[in-house]
Amino acid sequence: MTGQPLDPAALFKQQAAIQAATLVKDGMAVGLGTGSTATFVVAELGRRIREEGLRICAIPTSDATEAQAREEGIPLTSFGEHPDLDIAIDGADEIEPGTLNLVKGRGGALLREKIVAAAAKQLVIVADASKYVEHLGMLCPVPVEVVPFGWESAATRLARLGAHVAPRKHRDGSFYLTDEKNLIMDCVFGPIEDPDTLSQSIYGIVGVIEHGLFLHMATQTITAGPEGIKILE
Ligand code: ABF
Repeated sequence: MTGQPLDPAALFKQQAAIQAATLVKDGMAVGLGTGSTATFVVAELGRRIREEGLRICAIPTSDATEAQAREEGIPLTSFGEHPDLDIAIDGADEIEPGTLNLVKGRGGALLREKIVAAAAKQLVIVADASKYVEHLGMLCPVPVEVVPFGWESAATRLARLGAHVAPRKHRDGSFYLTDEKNLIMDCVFGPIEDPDTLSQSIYGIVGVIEHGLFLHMATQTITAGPEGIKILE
């Protein structure tokens, strides 16, 4: 993470990430998140391993994070060896400050992110302060991961829940495929008043594998902005 000076938003992400990385202690099994903020966490853990002799093992939430972790010299492990993780640190697209409920998955890694989050005793979210919302759904679509077979049927049922649904595509028009080779439906619901009920309704659609509402999972959020670092738990 050297080279060009960071822009202010990136600096805030880095500040939050470095603060969160202090929660990682010797001997921990750590879930490594995905996205530009999580990238700073991985870089900081790599630095601590090299400069401070920190001893950890980690499970990454995406192929991209796995590649970065290998470059940083972070030892990787598996759920076979560590079915429970001590901590996971990951980014988010939206944070509801009163509940610590989240929208995640804009980066496309929501399935592995949720598996890692569910296995972790602590889920620490790192972000810049622009991610706070009054209600989930205000800034971002809720991504829903579906199997490719019959995706149009799943998309129709998502629309019947009140969403404007768009299959995620690359610029050339081809479908975006997740690391698990599934499709993502980006679902614009607008402000979500009752995320628990919506979550259950989405899970009720056959073909849906996972969605980006991370409810009652985060134990702490660490954000940084012009007013400094803010920790909610
Ligand atoms: C992951 O990366 C996601 O769940 C979320 O979609 C995204 C946040 O990215 P960034 O930190 O780049 O804003 O954590």
